[in-house]
Amino acid sequence: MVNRTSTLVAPRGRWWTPLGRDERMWFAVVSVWAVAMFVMMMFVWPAIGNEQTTIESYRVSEQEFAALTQAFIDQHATGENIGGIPVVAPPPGDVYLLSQRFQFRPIITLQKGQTYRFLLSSLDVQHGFSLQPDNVNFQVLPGYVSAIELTPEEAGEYTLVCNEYCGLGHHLMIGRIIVTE
Ligand SMILES: [Cu+2]
Repeated sequence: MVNRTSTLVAPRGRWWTPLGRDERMWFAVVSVWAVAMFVMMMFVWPAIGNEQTTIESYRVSEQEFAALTQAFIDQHATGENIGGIPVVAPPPGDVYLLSQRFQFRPIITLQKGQTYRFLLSSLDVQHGFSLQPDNVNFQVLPGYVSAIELTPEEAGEYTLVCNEYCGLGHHLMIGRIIVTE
């Protein structure tokens, strides 16, 4: 005897009928819009407006980046230390910032209105570079340098927060950027 309510029996209905005219129209609209947004994301928004920062990326070994950062610190150290982290005051140009469990190194003093190229990398695991309160966010990866141009527009003290969970001390991983007039 056949059980008519069994889910194994194909239900009667319109499920396998072709799409209606309105359904086909909306499907076309959605498809075209999805492609348009994808193209805009790649070519239009990076070119106009201030909505995306283009970032360059290079390969680097952890040891090499650590050595470059140390050389940068030695060259531009102010002699000051905050919480055991050296403070540097580099001229406009390249700035090295090393992320490692659970610190950003060094603390950087910048001049308002000047342009700096931040070179970010990690010594161990993936970290995040989240500049507050401006909410600028990037990933920091071991084995890669991410190069980002930043021009501070207002003097003050900015906080860097690691926003990629990196271990037990993750919540303590806070860096600092000081912008002077
Ligand atoms: Cu973290």
